[in-house]
Order: sequence, then structure tokens, then C-alpha cells
Amino acid sequence: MSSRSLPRRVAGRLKRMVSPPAPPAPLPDETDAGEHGSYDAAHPDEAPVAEPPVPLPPPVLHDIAAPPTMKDPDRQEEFATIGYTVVDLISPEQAADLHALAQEIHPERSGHMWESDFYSPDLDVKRRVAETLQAVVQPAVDRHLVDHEMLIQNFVVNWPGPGGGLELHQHSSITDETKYRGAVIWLALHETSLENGTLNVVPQSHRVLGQHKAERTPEWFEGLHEHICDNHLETVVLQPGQALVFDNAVLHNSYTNITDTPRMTAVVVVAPRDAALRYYDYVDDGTVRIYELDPEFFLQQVAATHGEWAPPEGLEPVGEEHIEVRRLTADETLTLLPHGTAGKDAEALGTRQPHFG
Ligand SMILES: O=C(O)CCC(=O)C(=O)O
Repeated sequence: MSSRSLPRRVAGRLKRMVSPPAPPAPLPDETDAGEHGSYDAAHPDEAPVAEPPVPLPPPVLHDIAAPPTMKDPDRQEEFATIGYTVVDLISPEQAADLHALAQEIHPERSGHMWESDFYSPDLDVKRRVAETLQAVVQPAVDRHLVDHEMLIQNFVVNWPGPGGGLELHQHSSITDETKYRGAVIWLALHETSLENGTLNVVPQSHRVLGQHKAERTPEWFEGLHEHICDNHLETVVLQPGQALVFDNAVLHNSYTNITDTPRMTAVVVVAPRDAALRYYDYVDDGTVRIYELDPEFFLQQVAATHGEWAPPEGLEPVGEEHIEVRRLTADETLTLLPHGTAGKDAEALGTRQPHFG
């Protein structure tokens, strides 16, 4: 579900956007040189003065103005402020049943060290997982969240051994966030731990961007993965049936599983029932094309690559918007975000991988 890899064409555009613009070329002089000879004599070789780049204001954390996600006011306060909250979502028995299904569907590794049904080419499997998770999890969603429906659902497997886990990423927006927040339910099917590559999150990171996160867009934390994991990451350890409910915009990752059993989780994306499901696609130079779509899209389409949504082929755009493309500096995140220790803890434990930050 992430847009982890930044295609080279986007990276090139980002570089152009963050570099100060070149001074404009002087206009051709179409007048007779003789007419302003005395001016030239008084101003020898005066070069046009380039405008200095306007410094950007310091980044701020944006308040979340959308209607509540969680029914419980304390949980809602946590969800809005730090970006996540933990709930006892389903019973341990229900979690064990879902775990058995996940094991049946993923009896062995089929290629990647980290796998998700979201990227599966087998549409029957995707549908079976979706229907089973809807039957078990939607009633629990109705108990804890304010009138939300499940839009995307899959099992995720972090296989034991080097190269597992998923690098730091932010999901693309799925709703008009000026009115509705989307949320992700990361549901433990068995106990999760630092050792088996549980989920890590960056508290308050959902409030950094202050605009929609489009698919294939340059990331505000590009080049800062290691720094953010060193300074801002927190680990979430859950019991079977417990879920981390996090704002769709929270940065998160997982590290390698150093136990000898696969870590399996159900991941469900939800949004308020009134909200249209949206696909924000970065086009160029800050322009984002907006599509509205049916959840069926994600069941019928196979993601383009491991880590990117399928392109919005066959969908009609409903509008466009312009986003400000900005990369934060390391100093700015230190000022903006709370300190977290999960990256260093994972390093000490031996689950952290260098290329994941
Ligand atoms: O469970 C994991 O390892 C990571 C899940 C995740 O990041 C996702 O589904 O977006």
C-alpha cells in the first residue's frame, strides 16, 4: 500500500523543484545602441541581479480538523494528537482463526521476504481474504470507530530471515482529508514483538504534511529515513486480537523477523462511510490528479510493483489540485517530532537493516 520507491523521473523533478530557479536570461536589446551610449558608459557591464530564493517558513504540525475516528474520547484524543491508539479489537479465538487462514494462504514464502495480499496476482485469494476479514472485523470496527467501513483488507507476512520488513513509508491519502481521515487497522493475529518484526510508527508524523499525500509523489522525509529511525521511531507490541489503529498518514515501518516463525498480521484500511474513496495521483510539478473509485478497484487490479498502487487506468479524474513539494531537513524533524528509540533498539537487537534506515 505504500509508495516506497521513488521513480527516477519523479526524483529528477523533485531536484528541479527544490533547487532555486536559474536567473532569467536577459531580454534581447532591440534598440539602437547609439541611443543609450551615455547610459552604457555610466553603467559598465551591469549584470541583472538574481532574486534570492524566498526562504520557506519553518514547518509546523497541523491540527486535525476532521470529525472523530474513534468512539471513545480518550482514544480519539490520542488518535488525533499522536496519530494512533491501541484497542482490544477481536477475541484471541477470532485472532487464532484468522491466523490459521493466513497460514493456509501463505504456507511458504512465494518470493519476497515481506508479503501482502494487496500485491497478490491471485484475485480469488484477495477476494477470499477480503470477505473473511470483513465478516470478522467489521462488527469490531462498528464497536470502536464512528461509522467507518472497511475498504482494503489483507494479510501481511514478515518471513523470518534477513531482508524482511518494510521500509519507512506513508500511505497515499484515500479520502478528502479536509473532511475525513482514513485509518489503518494493524491487527495482531498472534503476539508481536521486536524480535518478530512488529510495526514501528513515528508519533505525530501524520500532522507534518498538511496536504494530501499522492501516490508517486516526492516524499517530505526523502533522504531522512535513517535519521527518522534513529530519532523518532516507536515500537508497538501487541497481543493476539489487539489492534493498532493509526491515521492513514502516519509514517511506519517494520524490521527483520529474527525468530524462526513468520509474523502474520491482518491489515485493514477504513474510512468514514460518508467519505468517497479517493486516489490522488502525482502528475508533475506539484499537480495531483484526483480520482474517485470503488473499493473493487483494489480487488480487481494487481499493483504495478511491490510497493506501488496499480495505475489509475480506466478511472475518470474528478479534479486536480496543487501540492507544495517540500523536503524537511534533519534539524527540522528534530524540532518538530518527539524523540523515539525503536530504531536504536532494533539496531542493538540486530533486526535493523541498513537500507531501511
Ligand atoms: O506489517 C508490516 O510489516 C508492515 C505493514 C505496513 O506497513 C503496511 O501494510 O503498510
